[in-house]
Parts: sequence; C-alpha cells; structure tokens
Amino acid sequence: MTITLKSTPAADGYRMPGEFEPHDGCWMIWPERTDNWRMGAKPAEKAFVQVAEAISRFEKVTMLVSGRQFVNARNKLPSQVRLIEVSNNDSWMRDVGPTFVINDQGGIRLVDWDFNAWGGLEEGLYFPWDQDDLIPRKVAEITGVDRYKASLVMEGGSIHVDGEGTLITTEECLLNPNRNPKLSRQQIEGFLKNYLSVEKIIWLPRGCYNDETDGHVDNLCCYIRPGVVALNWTDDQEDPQYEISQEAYKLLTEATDAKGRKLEVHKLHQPNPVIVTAEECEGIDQVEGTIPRQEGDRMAASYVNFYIADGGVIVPLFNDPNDQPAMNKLKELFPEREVVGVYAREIILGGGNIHCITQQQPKP
Ligand code: KQY
Repeated sequence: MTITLKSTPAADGYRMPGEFEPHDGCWMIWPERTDNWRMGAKPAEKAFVQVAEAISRFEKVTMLVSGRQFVNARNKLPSQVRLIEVSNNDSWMRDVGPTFVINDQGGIRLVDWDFNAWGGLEEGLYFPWDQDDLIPRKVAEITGVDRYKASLVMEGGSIHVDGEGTLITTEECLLNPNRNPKLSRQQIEGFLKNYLSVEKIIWLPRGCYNDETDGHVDNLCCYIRPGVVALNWTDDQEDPQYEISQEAYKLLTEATDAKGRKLEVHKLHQPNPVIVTAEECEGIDQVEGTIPRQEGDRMAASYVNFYIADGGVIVPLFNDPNDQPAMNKLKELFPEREVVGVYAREIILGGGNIHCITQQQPKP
C-alpha cells in the first residue's frame, strides 16, 4: 500500500531531477478520444507507437490504456512496451501524470497536482477530466511509490527544472486565473519551492504563439543540462512568434540561475507554420465541451518539445526544411545521446507534441 504524505518534498529532502538525469522509464497514455484525434485516432495511434518504439530503444516504456483499447494497443505496440489498463480522458501524460521526486539515499516519491484540463469549465480543452486527475494516484499504486498531494492546479508541461534549484515557467500559464485564481504569484512560487525543491524561478511572460495550453514552457524553452537551455526561435519579424522568442531570449540571457550562473541559450528555429487542413478537420468528432479544430488553425509546432531519454533524444519532425537543422543542432547539444526524429504532425494536430505525451520516471 502506498502512503499519502502530509509533509512536502523539500521538507523531506526530495527534489525534482532534470529530465537529462538518469531514468527508470517513461510513461505514456494510448490516444483514443475521437473529438481530439482525427479518424478515430488511427493516425495518432501510429505516431504514438513510433514514439513508444523510439523511446523503448533507450529505456522502459509503460503505456496506460483504457479497457476498450487494450487489445488493439497490445497488437500495435512492440512487445517491450508494458501495457496497463487505466481509465483516462485523453493522452497527455506530461500534464496529467505525476512529477517524480528523488533524494540522495535512493528514495523516490511522487507529487500529485490538481488537474483541470488546462483551464476548467470555462476555458479548459475538454470535459470531464476526472479520470485524468486520478492518474497520479494510480501510478503511485502501480509503482508502490508514496505520494504528496499538492493543492495547486498545475500541468507538468508548464515547468522545466535543472535539478539544481532552478525552475523555468511562464506567467501566461501559471498565473492564469483559469488555474489558481485565489493564489498570488508568491503563493504559487511557494508551492513550486516546497514540492519541487527549487529556490529560483525564472518567469517568462508567454509561451509559444497559439499554444492551447495557455503557453506551456515545454514548447518554448527547455533545459539541455544545468546552465544550458534551448529556445524556440524564428527570424521572421512578421511571425507573431518573433516577439515572444525575442522577449524570452532577452530574459533568459539576462537571468542567473539558483547557482548564480548565466544561462547559455541555444536557438532552435521553428518549422514553417503547421496549418490544419479541411480534410484533417473533417475527421474530428465535434462535441460540446471540447475545443473545436477548424480549417486554417495554426498549431504551436516547435522542435523544443522533444523528450530526453537515457542515451537518446526523441525529436518531433514536421517534414519541413527546418527539420534537419534542428536535428543537427540537437546532435551538437547532446553529443553523448542518439538523436532520433519522429514525424509528429498527427500529435501536433491534437494540440501538443512528444514531450506532452511522455513523462519520465527518474532513477533515484
Ligand atoms: O501538453 C499539451 N500540449 C496538451 C495539450 C492538450 C490538447 C488537447 N486538445
């Protein structure tokens, strides 16, 4: 039986490690809902299988799946991917999953945040989200890992840490009244410090243009290693992303982290705009309460939304002239890891990308 602890990770000597630190495995959820994934989620299934396959070359992958999809998923996934039946509302494990924290004595625990589907009843992306909100508790049961319950509405994609005391996030998301309207910036910082053991929070104003998560940082900027970050970039002054990237670049290059270091900021030029086609829209069920997809919508496509595995980096590709330069840059930034690209249009059509559908379990 797992325990729900009354204290906090910081008080108990636990911290959230950086994604680049050693992993015990990766968690994902099988895509299914037909009002988010076109054509009965069949094209998305293929992309999820490719992501799971790529990650499983480097570390264990566990895929959660509804009872309805268990047999289909089993038949489509490679045998090394462990499959576990768990109810869910959609497949964004980064955001609905737990945040694992570790200590120096080989301990591991997890933090269970509140989840409101990126904005609750008024501005959220779907309803209901009750099964997604239960996933961290179920992961605690499956793994036998003890749990902290944090009464803060927060998704994993809205934070990145260096594991050495610094966290990067965006005001657009974490200070959005559709998450924690009763909490001040200081109170939110207090939660992050107590539950993740960080001392310094770098606030970027906005996330990527048109990101339906209200600007998750994991699409805009991420850690390569302590003191080194990658930033989604464009040189096109006419693109609304231009100003956002410029403002983030200025802030990041002027910031110091918890250790007093200046950050090294590497630009990853974004792909050309990914625009939803009429045919792609037609394949999506239209349901009240779910954010509609329309022909001409621009999706928030960025190479920064990659997943760092043990020995590998899994990068979203868009069949775009900027794919290869992004791969080359990441090979340079991760000389000790193999950089693997996965064509990810079907994932971005759902509203996120490879980082958003994965959650690492660190090795304590
Ligand atoms: O982390 C994400 N990017 C989740 C996006 C949810 C989109 C639902 N349509």
